[in-house]
Amino acid sequence: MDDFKKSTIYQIYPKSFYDSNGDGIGDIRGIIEKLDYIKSLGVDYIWSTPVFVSPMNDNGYDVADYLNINPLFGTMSDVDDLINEADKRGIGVMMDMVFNHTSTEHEWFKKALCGDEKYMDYYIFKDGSADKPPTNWQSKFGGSAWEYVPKLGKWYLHLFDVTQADLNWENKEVRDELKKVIKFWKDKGVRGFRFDVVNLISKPDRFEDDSEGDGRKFYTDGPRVHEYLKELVADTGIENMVTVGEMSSTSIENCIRYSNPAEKELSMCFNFHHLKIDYKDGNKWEIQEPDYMALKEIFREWQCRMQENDGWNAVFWCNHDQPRIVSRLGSEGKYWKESAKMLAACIHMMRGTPYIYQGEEIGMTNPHFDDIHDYRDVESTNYFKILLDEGKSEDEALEILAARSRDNSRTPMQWDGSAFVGFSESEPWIKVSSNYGDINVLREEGDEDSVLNFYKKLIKLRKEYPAIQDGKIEFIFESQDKVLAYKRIYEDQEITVINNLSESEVELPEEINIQGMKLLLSNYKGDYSEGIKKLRAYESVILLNNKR
Ligand code: TEU
Ligand code: CA
Repeated sequence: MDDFKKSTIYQIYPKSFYDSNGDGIGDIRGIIEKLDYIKSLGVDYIWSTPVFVSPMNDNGYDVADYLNINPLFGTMSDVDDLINEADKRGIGVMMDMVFNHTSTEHEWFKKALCGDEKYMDYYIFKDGSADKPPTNWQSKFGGSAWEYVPKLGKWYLHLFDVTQADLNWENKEVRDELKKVIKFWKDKGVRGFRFDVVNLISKPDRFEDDSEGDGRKFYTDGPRVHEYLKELVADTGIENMVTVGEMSSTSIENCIRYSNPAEKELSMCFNFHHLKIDYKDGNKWEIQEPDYMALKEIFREWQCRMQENDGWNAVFWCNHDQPRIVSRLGSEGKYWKESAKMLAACIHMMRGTPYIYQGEEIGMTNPHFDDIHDYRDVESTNYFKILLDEGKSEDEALEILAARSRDNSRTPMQWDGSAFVGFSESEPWIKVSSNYGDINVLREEGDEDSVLNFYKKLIKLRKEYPAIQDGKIEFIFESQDKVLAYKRIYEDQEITVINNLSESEVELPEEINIQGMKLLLSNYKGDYSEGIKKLRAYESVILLNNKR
């Protein structure tokens, strides 16, 4: 069986993880210094977001050189040490491949700007007059997705920041260049890859306006995306490595093909549908109360249909683009601990490979910045202006950012209760979250009942029980919007997982008789020997029935 089925993966955002040289910016030696902590979690892989040469306009997702390390983060020998030291601890390193676009500082783009035909065809340049972009497509960071280059009399496509020019995957030379990058890091000993927005790489033959949307329907899960992924994987020999694709606005049908072993594309996919249940009309910048029935429906569909078609999900709540889940769907107050644990249990017992984003395992919350100058993220500072242009007041715009900004998950990792949270000896590049005194690794490591130790137990359960690794999933109590419950069944092993998604007590439609069952884990003390009829606030219970 593929080991990723019993594995848990830890995502690191190096800039905010641990600063080893006192410049207030996290770095690679910082990750090395924390490998024993990472090992203590029980995780099997670490995924590091990009550390390559970059002007850092999008914190490294604007790559100027895929084969060299950004001095801000360290050196190539630091990466070699990280890979070796992690390997000594049985942990594989996964690198982040940003292949939909490069930085406009990349030598390829610089040559293109000089009118070099070969390199212009590495990107998507279109003729046109300065007053009319080729299409009405919008960048995901706001504004037009096209930038005009007067000296060339042409426009280039950038689905993200203007300094992130989309690559032309129709050009075989581009695909071969990127295969060299994969081989380079594979030969370096990395054990897996995360592919950034890889379902956007195949653009249409004809570029036309989008009469109703922002253009994503023309390039999301595009016409040749599966062909290109198969080619990339086959030509670099990574089919047996752990690979995960970040699939923006994707579909189940495509994710089944991306992750079904018979297709020889990727091991698994990130989809984001469950993280849009509080987007009003699908708009990230319009807030609504979370729609829990929609959440349950999305989980049921993605879990069951991927199961029926031998696809595989990456299961996660958090990453470096999403707000902290305990602030979003849990409680920062009275039930902070119970809700953080419940949310973890919800996804860690599901069918798929769980991902933990740094700080999630200690229940870190959004920082609630109240000053635009506290924000660093290009998407957030862009949308602050856009929201004001749309007529929002500064306070309204700041309220939306406080809930939606990607900086919510980019504050320094809270190692201890000291001023710079044990992250650095000097002032960090972004403000720390004010609750570091209560929420930090040092405090939680010593507390058996902490969120941190609850995560360690979840990770251990997946290693011990085939039903969690590879069991069939069946959802139960589907009619109750605030109860997310399911069974995992493997041969004669059955595990029942019951979660109350809300702060209020809920009555179960039928009592769960736990005769003959064993309590594996719960976020409340007690033995449940009386059976389970009601669930307390954010209550989570995991039961084993071995002789079903
Ligand atoms: O994110 C892709 C992506 O879709 C995100 O932009 C996401 O939709 C958005 O942030 C949610 O608001 C990937 C990386 O994870 C992100 O950090 C990069 O900025 C982006 O690609 C471009 O490389
Ligand atoms: Ca540093």
